[in-house]
Parts: sequence; C-alpha cells; structure tokens
Amino acid sequence: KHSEMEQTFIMIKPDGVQRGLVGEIISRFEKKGFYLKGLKLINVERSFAEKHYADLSAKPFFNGLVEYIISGPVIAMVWQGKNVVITGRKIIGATNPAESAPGTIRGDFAIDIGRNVIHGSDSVESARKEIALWFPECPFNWQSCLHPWIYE
Ligand code: DGT
Ligand code: DGI
Repeated sequence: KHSEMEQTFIMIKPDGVQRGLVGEIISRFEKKGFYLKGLKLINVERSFAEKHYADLSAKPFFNGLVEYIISGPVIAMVWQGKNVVITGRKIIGATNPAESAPGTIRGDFAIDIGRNVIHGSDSVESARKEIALWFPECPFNWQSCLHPWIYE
C-alpha cells in the first residue's frame, strides 16, 4: 500500500565506488525487496557536501568528511519500501565499522570510520530533506511489478 511506503536516501561514498562495491550494495537492497526509485553517479561540489553534512559542521572531523565526499564520484539513490529508513540503516550497519556486525555492508566491507563506504538517512524527516537536496528534479513515480510478491 502506498500509504505504508517510505523513501530513504542512500549514497555510496567515493571509496565504495572506487572499490567496485556499487553492484554488491545495490544487490543487497534489491534482494531485500526494496524498490530503486532514483539513481545517479555524480561528483559533488564542496558547498554541496557541506550542505549535506550541515548537522555535523561543528565536529572536529567535518573538514576531513567533506574532503572525503568530494574526493571522487558518489552514487546517490532513493530506495522505497515499508520501513526502508530503519531497515536501510540495519543493512548498512553501525557508523563505525569496528562496531558494525558482520553481514552488514560496513561490517563486511569497511574498517575505518572515515572510509565507511555508504550513507543512509537516519530518520524519515532527514530522508525527506536529503532526497529534496540530492534529487530536486525527480518524481520517482514508476511502480515495480513485484509488489504482490513482497507485501501481504
Ligand atoms: P489498495 O487497497 O490496493 O487500493 O491500496 P492503496 O489505495 O492504499 O494503495 P495505492 O492506491 O497507493 O496503490 C494501489 C496499489 O498499487 C496497491 O495495492 C499496491 C500497489 N502499489 C503501491 N505502491 C506501489 C509501488 O511503489 N510499487 C508497486 N509495484 N506497487 C505499488
Ligand atoms: O549516519 P552515519 O553515517 O552512520 O553517521 P553520522 O551521521 O553520525 O556521521 C556521518 C559520517 O561522519 C559518518 O559516516 C562518518 C563520519 N564520522 C562520524 N563520527 C566520526 C566520523 N568520522 C571521524 N573521522 N570520526 C568520528 O568520530
């Protein structure tokens, strides 16, 4: 049902793209049953990265984080499904790969918190803001024929 559907913003960071993890990451979200509603590969400007991470601007690692995000192309995506924000965070794993469980993306593919491969919105509200920031142009209105096979 559309009313139960949530969207989240997922970004594969420059290390994930450089390391060839794009297909693996997309595959995990697809196999779970989420719908890919938008996708682009882009290089973002410093000012754009600063806007995306505005909430962290007071942190000591802010400059390094911005440098990292602008260091190469990223994959920006919108994924849709029931509880996709919280479930997406579970698929991704804890922020610090030292604490992310095996089986999660960060648990399987990352070591350092400053190279943690992927970003996912942490709430429905921040997902809404991030999707508006990264995809101002996109209506995302196609429907997958899988729906009755994934939802009761
Ligand atoms: P209902 O009771 O089936 O009329 O459900 P509604 O009115 O709550 O749902 P609505 O009008 O948003 O969607 C109609 C049907 O379309 C719904 O039964 C399931 C399907 N549907 C909704 N959103 C999606 C989607 O994103 N992908 C796919 N494949 N189907 C969807
Ligand atoms: O939503 P998350 O990415 O899981 O975490 P967040 O929004 O708290 O932080 C955003 C990014 O900032 C995170 O993916 C990695 C980086 N970060 C967070 N805490 C630290 C950090 N980087 C360093 N170097 N040190 C930190 O303590």
